[in-house]
Amino acid sequence: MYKDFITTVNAHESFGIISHFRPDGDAIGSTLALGLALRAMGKQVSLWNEDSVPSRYAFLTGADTIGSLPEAGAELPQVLICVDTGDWKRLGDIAPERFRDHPCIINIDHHGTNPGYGHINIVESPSAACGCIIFKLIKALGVEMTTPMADALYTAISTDTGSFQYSSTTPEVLRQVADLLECGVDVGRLNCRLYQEIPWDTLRVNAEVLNNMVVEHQGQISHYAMPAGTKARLGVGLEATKDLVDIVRVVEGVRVSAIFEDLEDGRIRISLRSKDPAINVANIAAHFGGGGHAMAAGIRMKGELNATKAAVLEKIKEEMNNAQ
Ligand SMILES: [Mn+2]
Repeated sequence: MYKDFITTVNAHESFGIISHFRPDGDAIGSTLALGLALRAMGKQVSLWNEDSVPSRYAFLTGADTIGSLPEAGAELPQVLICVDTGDWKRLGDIAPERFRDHPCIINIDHHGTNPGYGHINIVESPSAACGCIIFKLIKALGVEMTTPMADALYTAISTDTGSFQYSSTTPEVLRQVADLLECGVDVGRLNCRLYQEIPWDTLRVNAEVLNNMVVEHQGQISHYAMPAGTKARLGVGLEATKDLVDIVRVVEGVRVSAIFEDLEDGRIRISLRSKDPAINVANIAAHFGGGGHAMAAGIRMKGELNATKAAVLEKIKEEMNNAQ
């Protein structure tokens, strides 16, 4: 598959790279690192996302070149590369339709639920981050790893492994990271930007979650539901609600955590996390049309907040009872 990728890159001049909506560090870091590598090869590269780059990642070199999708009818690059996107629909509201008939789609991802929607599919699961695959692809292309590329990949891998805390952190991951440090990553500076500069908006939402979260099922499930109007009341944007599940999951004794966010368009966004390998939250997500990894998954579904919460919590309890 790497051979098909290299052949395709060498045979074309123009590329569009896109990742999932509401991009995280892996989505942005993978987009940027691959984009910078292809640009270093002299290729024309457009970087897209349906949502803007979160402020936390805006300092990365090239982040200001990630733009919104081209207009309908505009000429598209010869090759479309999707990174860190486990499902074609997760490109967003417009992209799946806009790019549906693209003749050359490369799908680079690490989600086990990825169905292989590209013409070339490089899906490596379990891989700690899409950035780990991009690392190998850049090496395979023979492009010299510059410090901006290394910064982007460090961001991708560090954020998707919870700062190297998750069990996905293998010796190979740490060897890749050692390599990135040798390419000039300044770990202290980068980690300060990534983890010690939290927007005030985010902290206000975090306080709301801590004040209203629920721990139940003998202390084994923690969850929080954000009703419509909450973001407006707190005066915060969409970005501030991104990592809320990390707040509820740290409660001692909790095995599964969930966040339910009323998106105020008739849909509910659900984030699921498991701390117990016996409980696979990707299966729970798949039951409701979502997907993800065994320990971290998500759903976006039509519904009313309380009814959706009740249905998902019931499924979680069923899975927990089966796992015992
Ligand atoms: Mn990822």
